[in-house]
Amino acid sequence: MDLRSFIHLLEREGELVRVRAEVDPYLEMAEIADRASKAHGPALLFERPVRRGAPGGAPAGLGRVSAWDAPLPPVLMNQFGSFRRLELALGASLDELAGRLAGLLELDLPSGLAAKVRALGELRELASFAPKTVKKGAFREVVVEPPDLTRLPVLTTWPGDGGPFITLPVVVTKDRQGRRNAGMYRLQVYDERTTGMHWHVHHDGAANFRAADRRLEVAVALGTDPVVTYAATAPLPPGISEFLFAGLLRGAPVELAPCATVDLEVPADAEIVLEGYVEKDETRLEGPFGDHTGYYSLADEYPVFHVTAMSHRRDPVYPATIVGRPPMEDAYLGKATERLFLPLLKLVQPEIVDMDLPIEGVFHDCAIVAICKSYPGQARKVMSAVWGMGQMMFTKFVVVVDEHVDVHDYSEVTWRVFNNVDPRRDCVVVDGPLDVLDHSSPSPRYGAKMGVDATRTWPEEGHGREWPAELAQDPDVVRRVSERWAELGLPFA
Ligand SMILES: [Mn+2]
Repeated sequence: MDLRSFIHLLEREGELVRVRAEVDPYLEMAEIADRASKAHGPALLFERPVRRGAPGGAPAGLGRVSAWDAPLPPVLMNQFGSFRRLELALGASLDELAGRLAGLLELDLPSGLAAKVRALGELRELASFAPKTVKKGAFREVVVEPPDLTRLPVLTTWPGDGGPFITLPVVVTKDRQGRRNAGMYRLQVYDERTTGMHWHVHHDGAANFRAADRRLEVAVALGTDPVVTYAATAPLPPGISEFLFAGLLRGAPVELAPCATVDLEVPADAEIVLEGYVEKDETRLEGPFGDHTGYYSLADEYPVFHVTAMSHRRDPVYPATIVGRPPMEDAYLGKATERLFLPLLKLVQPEIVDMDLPIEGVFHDCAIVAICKSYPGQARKVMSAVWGMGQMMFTKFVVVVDEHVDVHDYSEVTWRVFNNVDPRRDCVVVDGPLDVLDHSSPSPRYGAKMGVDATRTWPEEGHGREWPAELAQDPDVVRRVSERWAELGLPFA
């Protein structure tokens, strides 16, 4: 599926509204998309983006109307902004996909010959989802010579932003072994041919850049199969291909096509492709940017992306998102990650029963984990595991509850925490890496994290007195009252 067939699918399903009025990519589109998000509204296709000239502080060259006289391409927003659209984008329900991934992880230790053969079959099936390379991508239909980013309706989303930002890019790089990585790092547009490259120090793209000699080639695909866009946001371990992951989810390989000027491949059906490089020892002030925390992330020095080639499909569609105070569109992408990565987490930490990442915790700030506790101190062991697990290392608050607690029911979780926790005994504070976007820590990227053990405390954990039983009515009484309910004539069910 490419982006335009996804747009048609959304339209057939009543999940898309076409906005035919002129709308300015400077703040107006963001305000409309924000209202759509908060109202659980549809995806939006802005068919007539028109720059009216950005008042107040847009960088030179981008506030003005493009020198190019053709109209700006339409802008797709809020494509992932509901569970229904997320499932349309991924092609199946999250439970179904999580089950499929869990099935793949069960390739463990086959003993008999038959089991070995079956495992080989499953591995072959896995290989069949690996990306395929085709000769020429549809994105080469129109070559923009010289490259000119002002031809794109790049949005400025919040008034204090340092400029316009490309917000849904699939940024492709290779490591020294030639393995491809796809990540989503916002790109602040500085002028016709230059953007910022906001990869955090912990991201795979940044690792590839550190390992490169002088410059690192970069390709940016805009407007891909939504499953590829999602995969670029997923916290896959380094070296695991996002395109393979997308193929697994889609049940069909991603088709890649070579770029024209760099040694990289991008999804062949991408709407728009930028090619270029990032050079060592060159940084530029990036930001501020109205971020998914609901605050501006502060301006800082980041590498610079030089765009040396630009091409697009005929009649391209430009994809964008707005982030801000949750819930926003990215909440659904985060929930997809919560569900799809749970089987992986359980593989390494089998006592984990379920996990919830509250949307208000913006995914790196809070995890609620239910565990099946079978030895003292196990909640603390799980906290350490979470802090040692890929991008979960950033989790500022880890709350651990017993297995029977519904982690998605925040009323139940807060009831357990407020009642079960002795703060001195059951809370741990550790120091370690934090997400770049955390603004509360005294210094960037490093600070304190807290674990809260809200499980029933055992005597071995320093609870010297009896732990009370939970209230539950006598089942005979419950049955008797139910049987006589009609007779009681009460006005509530
Ligand atoms: Mn990666």
